[in-house]
Amino acid sequence: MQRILITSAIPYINGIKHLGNLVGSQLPADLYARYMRARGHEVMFICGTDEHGTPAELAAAAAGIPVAQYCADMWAKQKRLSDRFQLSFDKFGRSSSPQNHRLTQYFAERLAENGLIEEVVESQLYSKADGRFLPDRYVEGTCPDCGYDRARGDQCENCTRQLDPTDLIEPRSAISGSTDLEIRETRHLYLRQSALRERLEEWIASKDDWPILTTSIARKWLHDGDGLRDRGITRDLEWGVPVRRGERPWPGMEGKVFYVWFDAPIEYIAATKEWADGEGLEDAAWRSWWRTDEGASDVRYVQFMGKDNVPFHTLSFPATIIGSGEPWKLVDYIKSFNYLNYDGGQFSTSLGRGIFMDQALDILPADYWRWWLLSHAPENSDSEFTWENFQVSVNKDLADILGNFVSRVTKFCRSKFGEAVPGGGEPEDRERALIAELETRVAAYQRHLEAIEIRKAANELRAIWAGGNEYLQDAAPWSVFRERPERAAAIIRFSLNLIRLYAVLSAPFIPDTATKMMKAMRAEDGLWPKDIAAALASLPPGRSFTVPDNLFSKISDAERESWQKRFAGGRE
Ligand code: B3M
Ligand code: ZN
Repeated sequence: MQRILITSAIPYINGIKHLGNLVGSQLPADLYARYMRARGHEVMFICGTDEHGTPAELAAAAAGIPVAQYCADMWAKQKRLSDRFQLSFDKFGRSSSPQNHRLTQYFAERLAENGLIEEVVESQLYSKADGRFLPDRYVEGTCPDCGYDRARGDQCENCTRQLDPTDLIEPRSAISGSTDLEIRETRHLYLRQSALRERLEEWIASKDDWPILTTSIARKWLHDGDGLRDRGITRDLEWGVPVRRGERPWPGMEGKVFYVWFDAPIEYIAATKEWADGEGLEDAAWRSWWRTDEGASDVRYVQFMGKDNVPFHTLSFPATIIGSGEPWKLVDYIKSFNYLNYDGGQFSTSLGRGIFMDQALDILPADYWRWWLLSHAPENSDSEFTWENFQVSVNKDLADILGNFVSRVTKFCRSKFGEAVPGGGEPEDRERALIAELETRVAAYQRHLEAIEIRKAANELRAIWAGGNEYLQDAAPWSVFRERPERAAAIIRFSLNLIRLYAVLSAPFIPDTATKMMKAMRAEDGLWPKDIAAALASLPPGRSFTVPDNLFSKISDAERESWQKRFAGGRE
């Protein structure tokens, strides 16, 4: 048994997330967490909302409510949606929590003690029209690197480069659109990342098993993207973690807050404390996941995120951790994702383009989306959601292959033998052949899940389902029933056991359906199969079952067209 710490990038608080966000971190992280738990490992799975900085302030202003209220409401909404998508977080925290305030201030103090913080009088964009400084996302303009013309002051979404507002070409205010900007001086804390270059380089170089997408971005910004230049970690904003040196005030920094990207990753740790506090546990409970001197040396830490988050997790956050000089846990493996596009363009929160988590659940249950998204995860390149493709996947994989198998087997059994596992007959060559095939396939499935190769795992699972259908077609209990009822009973008994096995194997992808299948089989034991032959003999003759309601409905052409239309206009 291993201890596995899993974090998903914490989504910005500014609105309900779209399916591209979901498949870029939280959903694959959930797949992995569920799989690892099913294998008997001890898992701590952490997510939460990223509530500070310009995204929150801008969204609250647009909604016309105080930012604290906005965040509280939106956290509850996001939490509810993540529950409905069956995201099995141990804690869905808030980066605005008191725990995160204290921990962020604590890290700043450690960094300062280690000589890694510098006070710098810097030039910031000031908007006369808006009467304020314009940090981060308060500015938009053209990326100096790739020319993308909607780059934000903190990062270019297109090429992932981390930016400062003054890097932008033709900057404009995101509040008023004003280009009447001037440069004014303001005092800020800088993290001397450059002093940590060697240690970060060494650390990243040692990660030769990371996915190419992760290391290519990390190395790009480490070597030629000045990703390690010293960077401001404070801002002239109202909403955020007040700049303090641990428990004490920080002279000269009154009224300023830490930069959102400084406190957000620290929330992974703070959320684990939020979990412990919520459970009434001692500090040792969360520290054993995070402090290598307090039990975390045997923890494997895996992070999930979209590619635009990689620089912050391979450079900035490790700089905070390493720079603290304390034995906090560094990430062991970073699984990152490309973008999911929507019907010939990009998903976009600001334009309301695509399908958002609440809308998705309005039209279909979570498992339909989980299956499509995971089986099309943008791992090696960007991938695209189209309604046609979604319809085909749901109708073929879920309805025709899995759903149909369950329905045929249970209905046939009910009509010929009643609602209990029939006795009689013995496994023959056909069953032995399927067991052998399943042994190979399940081993491959496990390998892919362990390696977090999500599409490969989905393909293998689909093949595992399809194997059952082919077997049933071939063994044809309906034709042998009249002449050899015992043989038909053996086939059906084996098939009912397949349903149970499929439920266990499929649960990480489609947990609600898996639960329905388990309940229908009255199977309490959802243990991962050690031995396929034994697993396929676990429902004994005489065990009663129920015929489940249709597991998946097919998507008709009319439905597909109406949804396509409904989502074409963007979100109101
Ligand atoms: N909130 C960006 C995002 O939602 C950011 C991730 C923070 S992870 C510490 O994509
Ligand atoms: Zn760019």
